[in-house]
Amino acid sequence: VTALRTAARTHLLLHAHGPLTAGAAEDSLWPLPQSLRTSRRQLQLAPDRFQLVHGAGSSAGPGCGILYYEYIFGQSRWRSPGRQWPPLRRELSQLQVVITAPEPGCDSYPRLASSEACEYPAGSRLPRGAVCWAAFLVNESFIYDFPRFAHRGILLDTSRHYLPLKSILTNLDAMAFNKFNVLHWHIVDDQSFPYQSMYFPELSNKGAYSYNHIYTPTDVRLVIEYARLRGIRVIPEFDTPGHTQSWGKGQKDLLTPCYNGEQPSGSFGPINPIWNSTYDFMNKFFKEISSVFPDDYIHLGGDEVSFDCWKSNPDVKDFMKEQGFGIDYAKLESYYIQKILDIVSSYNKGYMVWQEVFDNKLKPDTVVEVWMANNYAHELSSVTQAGFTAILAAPWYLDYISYGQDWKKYYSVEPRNFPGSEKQKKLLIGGEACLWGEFVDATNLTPRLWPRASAVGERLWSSSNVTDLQDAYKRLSNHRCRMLR
Ligand code: CP6
Repeated sequence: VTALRTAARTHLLLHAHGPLTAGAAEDSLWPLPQSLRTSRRQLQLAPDRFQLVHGAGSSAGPGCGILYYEYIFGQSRWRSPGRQWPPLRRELSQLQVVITAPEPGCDSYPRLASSEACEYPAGSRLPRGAVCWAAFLVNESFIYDFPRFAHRGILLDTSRHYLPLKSILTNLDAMAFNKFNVLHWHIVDDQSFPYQSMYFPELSNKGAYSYNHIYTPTDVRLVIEYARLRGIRVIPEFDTPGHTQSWGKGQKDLLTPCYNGEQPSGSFGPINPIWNSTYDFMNKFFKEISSVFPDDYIHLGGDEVSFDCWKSNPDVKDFMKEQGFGIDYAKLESYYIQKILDIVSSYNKGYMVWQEVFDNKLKPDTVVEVWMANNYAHELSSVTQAGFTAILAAPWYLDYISYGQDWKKYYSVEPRNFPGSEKQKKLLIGGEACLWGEFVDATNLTPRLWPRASAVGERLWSSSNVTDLQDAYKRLSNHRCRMLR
């Protein structure tokens, strides 16, 4: 909810019934709603009487909590016992929320196809600002809002550095404040394997940074539920066949042994694509992942596969010959990916992949994530030309920092600005702000992501004509203060 609250300032008591000193509501809305009408008519809210309720005809079930209250009033100090709120002029005592989605609504998980449209009908008002301890004032407002893109993601990387649960949950709050709806959880990679598998506990026993630097099944459930309550999907990424060094520690014979001439060198390369045991393992592993993560999609990675180790291994060379792949190691890569895609499909999951994978036979509902910065417009064009759904990450690598206000650079990206037909443009369903973890841990996660990621949030939510940098600067500054509170 785009509810606003400025810091309560006791000395403004005298202004309780006078003119507001806070800025206009339009000065701090973020991301800007699709349609907004505010009036001058002001109403007052008493925190101990004000209620957020499900309105008549709402499809919301008992699992549908309303989180707005704390967002508007802050923590419980407003409900201190014994305090009597004076009678207020023109008091607004209730905000009704009517969930109109035909889907089962709040007891289920959010999905790509979920409607996120909402309306604050006549009679509902958005809080405008607190001018004193005695009254929160709101301007009567009418809002109709919906997102421009259905997929609005943040990528967190918990492999390069472990992120404690608390950091992930805090980030989910920040995401909710910015209407992001996908946590792309890049949970494991070369450096560590913090995901605790029930079928293969050795993966994290050996592959995590320590026995404490893991996500237990309970941790994972908590992240998923905390996200669900905020309308956020959790899409885990298990990136293979590259980026898998940590998998090798707890699972023997999974990675390709690299050779130095005739001799194994002792180091390992990508997942070994030539053995049946590899696919037996992956089958069991993704069976577990499919049941642990309720989202319709799993991200399967597939990026940056180096062929050097495969090329050095004589067994792989023999396999290439048998299969008729010649010396085209891209064919071997496709062979592997195809088998993984089939495994994951057999568990009724859709998949997301990085852009390198898109020349394989993919299910039509596959989401291809474009990450390479050079000529990403061209890549979007080819991916959608081939009929695939795409999401854009390339211009939004937030771990990549530079001096000054780089939010403007992120904000000024127009995702649909690539060569293609209207039909192709529709296949671009959103984007992700990526925070790769090489230089990020719990100590700098929040300030590195926010409010810079807010720029991406508005680009993906608001109308394409919301591009004024000065207007955005003013609103973003206020939004930042609100996030700090
Ligand atoms: N890790 C993984 C990474 C990156 C990718 N995959 C990456 C590559 C280049 C840049 C930033 C991040 N760190 N698993 C590519 C999708 Cl500039």
